[in-house]
Amino acid sequence: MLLKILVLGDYGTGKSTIFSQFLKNIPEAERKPSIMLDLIEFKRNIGGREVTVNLYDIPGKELTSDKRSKHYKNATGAIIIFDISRPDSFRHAPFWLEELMNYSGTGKVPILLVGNKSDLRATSQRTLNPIDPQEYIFRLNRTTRVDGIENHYVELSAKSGKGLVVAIDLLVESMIKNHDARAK
Ligand SMILES: Nc1nc2c(ncn2[C@@H]2O[C@H](COP(=O)(O)OP(=O)(O)OP(=O)(O)O)[C@@H](O)[C@H]2O)c(=O)[nH]1
Ligand SMILES: [Mg+2]
Repeated sequence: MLLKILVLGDYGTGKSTIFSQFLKNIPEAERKPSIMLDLIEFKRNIGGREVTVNLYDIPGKELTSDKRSKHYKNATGAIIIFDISRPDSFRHAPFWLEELMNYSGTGKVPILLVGNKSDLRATSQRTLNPIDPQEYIFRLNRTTRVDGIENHYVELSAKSGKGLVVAIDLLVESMIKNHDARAK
């Protein structure tokens, strides 16, 4: 099974940093030649099911919405990332979700919301209350549950890379469930 996961979020939230961490922390993860976008491929084994993940880094700023739209095609899930020290980047999460739903052509798909830069929690003045993104995902799950879709929220520091593999496995598991539910 091939899963296409997009990494979405405002500029400077840590998408490329997360990318490098996956390359470092997942054995056999490799960068694939790709036109325009950064693409890495790796395998995960969840409950005895081996899946191949293609992860795409979608630039937040350089591309217009129109140019981004073609990269969304056939996406089966997404990581939406914001910076906990920039509350506006969290408020844009629904924007990224909407683009995904509008352009993927696959309809409703699971997301992993990542509150990045948790290491800044101690020092930043404008740090987001962790309840807000939790509440956002809780509400989202209430509407997607009818379609058997479960979304997750994790807070982490891409700088350290810790917790990233566990987080992607949560998303991959949701995506496998979504795939199976559609196949029925
Ligand atoms: N303190 C801290 N800084 C981070 C973390 N993750 C990323 N950064 C920094 O944030 C800045 C932006 O990170 P990038 O990974 O380039 O962000 P991006 O989302 O790829 O940005 P665009 O490609 O412009 O959309 C860089 O200076 C990173 O070093 C983190 O967990 N903690
Ligand atoms: Mg980048």
